[in-house]
Amino acid sequence: MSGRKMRPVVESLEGRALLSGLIMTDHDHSGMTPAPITAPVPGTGGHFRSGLPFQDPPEYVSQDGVLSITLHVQEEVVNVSGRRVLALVYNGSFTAPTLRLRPGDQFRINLVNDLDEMTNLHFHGLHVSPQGDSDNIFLMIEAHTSFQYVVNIPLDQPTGTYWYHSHAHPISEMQVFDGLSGTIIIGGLEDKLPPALRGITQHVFQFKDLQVRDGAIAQQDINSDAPTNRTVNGRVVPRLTIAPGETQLWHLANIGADIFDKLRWGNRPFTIVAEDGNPVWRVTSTKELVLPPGKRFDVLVQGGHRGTSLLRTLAYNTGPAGDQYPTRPLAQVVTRGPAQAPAALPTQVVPVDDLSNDKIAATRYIDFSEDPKTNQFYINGVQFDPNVVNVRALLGTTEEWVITNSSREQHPFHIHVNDFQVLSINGVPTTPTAPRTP
Ligand SMILES: [Cu+2]
Repeated sequence: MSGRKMRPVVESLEGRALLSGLIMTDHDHSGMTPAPITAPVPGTGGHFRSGLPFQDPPEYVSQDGVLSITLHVQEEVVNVSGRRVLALVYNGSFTAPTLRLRPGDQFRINLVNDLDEMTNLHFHGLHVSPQGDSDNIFLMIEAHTSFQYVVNIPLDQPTGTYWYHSHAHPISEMQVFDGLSGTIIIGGLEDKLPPALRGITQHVFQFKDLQVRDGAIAQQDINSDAPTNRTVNGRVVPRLTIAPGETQLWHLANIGADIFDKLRWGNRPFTIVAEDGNPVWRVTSTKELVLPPGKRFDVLVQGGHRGTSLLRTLAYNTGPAGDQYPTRPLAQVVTRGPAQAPAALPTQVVPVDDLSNDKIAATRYIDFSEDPKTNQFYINGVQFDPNVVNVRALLGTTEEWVITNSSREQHPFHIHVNDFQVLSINGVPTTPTAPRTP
């Protein structure tokens, strides 16, 4: 066991918080640069194969309230859709395992770091302790050491899709880019759906991309605007089947380091039942879903006419100082088999829990900016410093935060271990559908 312990983010862990703790971005771009790879990595090669069967990630499921596992972090040549690539992986697979637990369960994860550099774990979106051996991103698990994480999930943890990833500052972007991210499902969402929809087919979609240079995923000078290879559960345009009229529950997660997805499946709607792990108060349907890095949606979909269609990501531009992503296919959907009568879709999943009527304990102004020349990022004019607590809030209180983006590109943001509810965008009040954690 090892680890450089730094100061805790919040002081107390009881009760419900709207907003508290230290605000930080998940995707720092100040990457430490490892030695350049100058020759092709031995054992790599081949071509990506598309059209392989869609495969859900491997799963670890909690037993009797505990998910007790060992995660080995390794640098290995792995098979990614038929191509041999050097990547950073959990337990030997580019497709990281899905961790399935229920509210009130406990994670016991023995993280064994076989890398020559530090790493750690962050459980993105869970309302859990950010201290000690829990979701503590200030722990650094040094090279060739191990650490036992114990994370207690509260009984009122909203059910839906979350994710875990390396948060080893300042190399987290590089480690996530190289493969160190996976999905978490907090089970029970299906129990909140109409009885006719319980027991339907569910699929997890881990959206990740990789830029391969000389057989390895690019490790330095990451250019998030460069051409990249998009994968779903580690496969390039895998083939998924659905019957005409059949309803499936898809757990969608962008667990890449940098790029945005804008999903569209032909003319078929996505019916959103949870967003960022929060079941919705008001169900909406849309044909296009934007997923910045870290974003999750749980959606119901229904098969249309027989035939083959594409789940695609559409062209997306994050702004003049940002990136432009082209339209790319993500998965092939084959609609076949006996037609089913489409089930009635829900209009509400959980009762309204509106925070906008709460007493406001504090109002804060948070400004995101960047220096486009150096690609350095700032919050209220200062850079992230792990030794500085920028915001102290009392757990269980409700605060109002006004967020501005002074840069010329979009930024997703979230607050570790706490959700928030969007009240207005550019002064226009929003109709909230759920609390959310982008
Ligand atoms: Cu996070």
